[in-house]
Amino acid sequence: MKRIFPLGFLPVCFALLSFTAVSGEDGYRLWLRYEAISDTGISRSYHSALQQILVTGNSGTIDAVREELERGLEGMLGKKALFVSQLISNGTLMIGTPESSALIASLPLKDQLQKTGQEGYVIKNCNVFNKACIVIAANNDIGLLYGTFHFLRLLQTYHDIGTTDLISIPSTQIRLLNHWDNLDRTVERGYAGFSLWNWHLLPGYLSPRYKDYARVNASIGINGAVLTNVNANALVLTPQYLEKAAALAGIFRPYGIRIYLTARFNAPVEIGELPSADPLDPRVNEWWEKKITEIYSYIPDFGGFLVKANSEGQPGPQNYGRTHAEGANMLARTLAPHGGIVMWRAFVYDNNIPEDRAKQAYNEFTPLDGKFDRNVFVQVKNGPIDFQPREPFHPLFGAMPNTPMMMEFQITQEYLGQGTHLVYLAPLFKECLESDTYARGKGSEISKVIDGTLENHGYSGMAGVSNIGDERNWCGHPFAQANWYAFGRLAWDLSLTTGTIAEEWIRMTFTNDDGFIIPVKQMMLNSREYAVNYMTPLGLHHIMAMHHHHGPGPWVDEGRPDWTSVYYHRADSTGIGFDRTSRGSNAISQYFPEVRQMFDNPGTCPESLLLWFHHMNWDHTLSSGQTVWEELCHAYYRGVDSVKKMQQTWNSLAGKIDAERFNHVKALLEIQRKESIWWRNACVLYFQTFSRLPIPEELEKPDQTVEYYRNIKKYYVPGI
Ligand code: BDP
Repeated sequence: MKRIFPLGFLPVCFALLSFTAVSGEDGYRLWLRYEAISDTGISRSYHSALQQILVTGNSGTIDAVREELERGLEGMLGKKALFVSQLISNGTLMIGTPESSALIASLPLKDQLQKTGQEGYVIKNCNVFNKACIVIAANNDIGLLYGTFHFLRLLQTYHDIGTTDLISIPSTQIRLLNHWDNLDRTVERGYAGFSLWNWHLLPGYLSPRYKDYARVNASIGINGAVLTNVNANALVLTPQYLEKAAALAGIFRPYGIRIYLTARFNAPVEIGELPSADPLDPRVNEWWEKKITEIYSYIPDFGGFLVKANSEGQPGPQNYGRTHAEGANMLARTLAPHGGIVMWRAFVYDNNIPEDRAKQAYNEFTPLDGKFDRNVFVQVKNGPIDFQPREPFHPLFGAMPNTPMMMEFQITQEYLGQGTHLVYLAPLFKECLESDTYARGKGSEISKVIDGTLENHGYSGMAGVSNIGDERNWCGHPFAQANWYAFGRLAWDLSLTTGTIAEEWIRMTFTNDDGFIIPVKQMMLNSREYAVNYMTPLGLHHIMAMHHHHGPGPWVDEGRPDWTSVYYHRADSTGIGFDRTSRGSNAISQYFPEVRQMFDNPGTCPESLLLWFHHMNWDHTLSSGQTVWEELCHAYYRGVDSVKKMQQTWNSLAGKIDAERFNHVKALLEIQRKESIWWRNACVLYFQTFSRLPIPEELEKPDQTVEYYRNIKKYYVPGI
């Protein structure tokens, strides 16, 4: 055979090829990259503070502590972690509980450990028998793992650890990811590939990703995962699938992550062969009792059920003339002895009810306050419609004082650019959490409803609809990782600022170089407002394309009225916006008086929500001195201009991070620019057919007609 290449050439080629393939950063490691500390001064100080490590205890969680330290120190300091069994020298990192370590028990940490509860921890510089030590102490091993991740974060972000003295206690008890993953591995509203859960291969093959998933979640304090879609498939409750779920639970357990499942309400009919799923039918009760006992035989620390009932076609207690409370309590009663909970979603609305959709959940749920068992949460989306780029807070917050309420945020960007837009969601989360409900007078912020302090509830929790899939970098868009991170950090500490979270994330995910951090942080902090501007400014909402929700669709007017766009924007020749004032649908009546009055009056209603609550004349003058029409146009154009500025910022940072992620983001920003123009032109041209006013002269004219935009069809958009 004739050789085309000299013998030595091919191996060189392969070496080069594989070098290119593995040299870069593919985003897999998320924020746990543990890159070598580039500042020699900092590195030296860490080396001397971390000469040896004394970890006490014996559990899977303690193994995880050791493993993570090994990984972190090897990466950041380039040395093997030296584990010792007694305190020998200065520069010891000491980790333990008062129970596992006599040394820790002897330290004056009692007061602090009394406050840290089950999951909190203390990190403190201490002199122990004349040896300079850094101590991570907690009441339980899981607190030690959380403390270890916090400590590693301090190193990753170049903190001075010589003075560290902190105590950290989670704001909420239940910090959950809600996966909208189907058993066929599609992910509803998922933009990062298929489901991580390879049901077909489970439990035989346990992908290493499952453990990394657990590590990464533990690093931000997430302590539970609802594995399956709220539009539930009852099969997950059958032994075939419980065995698979149990295998995942086994991997997650050392990392403090409990498994929850979605319960399809009529499972007794679908997989139990009962004629009904009536919650008051004794046979149905018996069926669930058996089922729940069976689940606990597979997963002894099973967390409980998330239920979407009588919503968007899902079965529920109302099919049998029963209330949400009767349905929830039937499950809760059986879960209670096992320590399980029910998260009952309040995302309900019905097009057969002739009432503003924004009002329906409140109308249905407030009469049930006090009727739910104590292990039931009502889980409420941040706003009254559906995860829009901007919504006012949901009026149910504060309105059910006798019911623990769980927040549901959407981390996946269904309405915020899906997989292609850089939109940092912490400002959206915080805007909601900081809103004052006035439920108990001024200072009744939603964060206090959620952490249980407003009404002294024993239970508190926050859920985020996950944006994770099987893409190599987990979330698709490299910046979507920041939203997963931000959700977890906030659920742990509701007082964190959007800037602090962004900065931590940038430092760990990219670099500690200020030249990169400062502009990127600024870009992230503004990015949600940019998206609001080019999608739904001034309080517009629900004007996206049908079904897949990708791109604009302000003209959508077919099918169920409450799934159209015209239902929400109500544009006509006089003006635009949904009148939810006392003169209109009166949705404002569901808020407490101070908030109600503010929203009711267009003069005091925040302009960012104006068209949510008011139908405004096109020529009404706003605070900027511009009319509603002019301001609408300018907002759309500002949105697009901001994306162009993000591109310039990003391009100026070439060389500061790895080429792989730099180029990936660069390409996505270009898609975002094009899609922002699509949104802008489609909406401005469409609304112009009502206002019949010219686009302000200083703004560049769209190069296509509204018909052109109406005719754009997108096929196979992911996530439906
Ligand atoms: C909407 C989604 C839909 C979900 C629903 C829900 O479009 O796919 O099933 O919410 O939260 O945002 O139940």
